[in-house]
Amino acid sequence: MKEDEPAGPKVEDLIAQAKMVLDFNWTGEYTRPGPRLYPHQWSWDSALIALGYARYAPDRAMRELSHLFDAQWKNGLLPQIVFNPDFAAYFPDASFWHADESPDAPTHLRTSGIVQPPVHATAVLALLRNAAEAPGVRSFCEKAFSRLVSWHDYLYRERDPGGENLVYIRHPWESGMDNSPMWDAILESMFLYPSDIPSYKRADTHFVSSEDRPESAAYDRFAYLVKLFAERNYDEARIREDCPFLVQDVLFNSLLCRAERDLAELARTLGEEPSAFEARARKTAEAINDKLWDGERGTYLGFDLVSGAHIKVLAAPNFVALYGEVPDRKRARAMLARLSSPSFSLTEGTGVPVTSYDRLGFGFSSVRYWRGPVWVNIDWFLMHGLRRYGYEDEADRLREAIVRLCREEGFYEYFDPTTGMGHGSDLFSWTAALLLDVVL
Ligand code: 9YW
Repeated sequence: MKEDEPAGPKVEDLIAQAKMVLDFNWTGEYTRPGPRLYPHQWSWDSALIALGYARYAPDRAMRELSHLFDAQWKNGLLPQIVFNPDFAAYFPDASFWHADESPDAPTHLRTSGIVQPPVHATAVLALLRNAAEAPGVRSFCEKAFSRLVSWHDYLYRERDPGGENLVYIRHPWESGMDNSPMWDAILESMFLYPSDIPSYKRADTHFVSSEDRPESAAYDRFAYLVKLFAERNYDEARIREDCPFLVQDVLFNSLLCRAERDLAELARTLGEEPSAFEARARKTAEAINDKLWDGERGTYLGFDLVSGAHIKVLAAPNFVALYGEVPDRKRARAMLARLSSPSFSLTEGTGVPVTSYDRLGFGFSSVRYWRGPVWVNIDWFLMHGLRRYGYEDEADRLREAIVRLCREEGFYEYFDPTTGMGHGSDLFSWTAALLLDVVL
């Protein structure tokens, strides 16, 4: 136990509560991200949840990831959502995606046709590090290894047509932070006629305040993009010909860089050849440094492949490059300075660090999701990233913030940085899992 005992539930009680949240969301096959808002299996949620399970329930971690890997497409695509036919109250449901239009989609279950950030190799490595001796773990990791190789191969083959060593995302949902101001300009530039917008009915605003959720104009564009993919039968070459959303995102590529390094480590442990993964990680880090660094802002910026310009929005996920060990020491220092400034208040200012979006940024909101609130997963990545560069005090500050938010508010999807109050889904699984990861 690494925690001093402040007021509020004792650490043992907090641990018991976090495990209860995961038990409550456990379906027997996978863990729902949140009980009402997110009933199906989400890809990066599952990886983050498995990181928590790896600490105390290796069997659950293996079942969680196996259920996701079982839905992998023939071309290696690891889907954002694996649908549970028992739950209907979610938009878009399986029928809206028409994933079965692709010859690569699985036929024994239904999935969406996009991806989410690649944290899976990181989760499998955590399992091997924390529970190597537990029954079945080594053989699970051996099987998972080939799934992970085909997942990363898919990304480099299908999402990097120019061979830049940077992969693109093609939907805000693929970023894992769909409502971020980073996507505003692209979504604004998508001019739609009413007939372009497929008919749909949102379910999210039944469960949480519409004040916290994306605007309907954003959802129109999310739905439009899904229709575009389905009309092209999920053929990547056809999609990228005229898809209006094609972004080389910093968070996605930084997590891929970390995941490639972790895949290399897995390979070494399992007696496989690591050099190809090490080389890819190195090249991706170089490409992020060469193409995406912005000296003025002291961080990296995503690149919009359609307009051919950087996305000049200061957002915390872009600092996750630290977790991918992308910057050199000098750049890392500049990033720390920006994180410590009033934009994110890591080391000064009032309230809870680190906000998802610049506190001084245009359109900052303390409650609307991905437009300012604090997310435990982003702060967890930053915490590890800062530690990798030796910024122990700052990393400890983030660790304390994660524990304090869960202790004082509960396991919410995200938190208002001005009041600390929880928002979005309650009983949110990755918040509970990452809390367990930092306290166990
Ligand atoms: C959606 C499940 C997902 C997360 C995403 C988050 C949100 C909305 O919820 O997505 O309907 O998919 O932005 O990162 O995986 O927790």
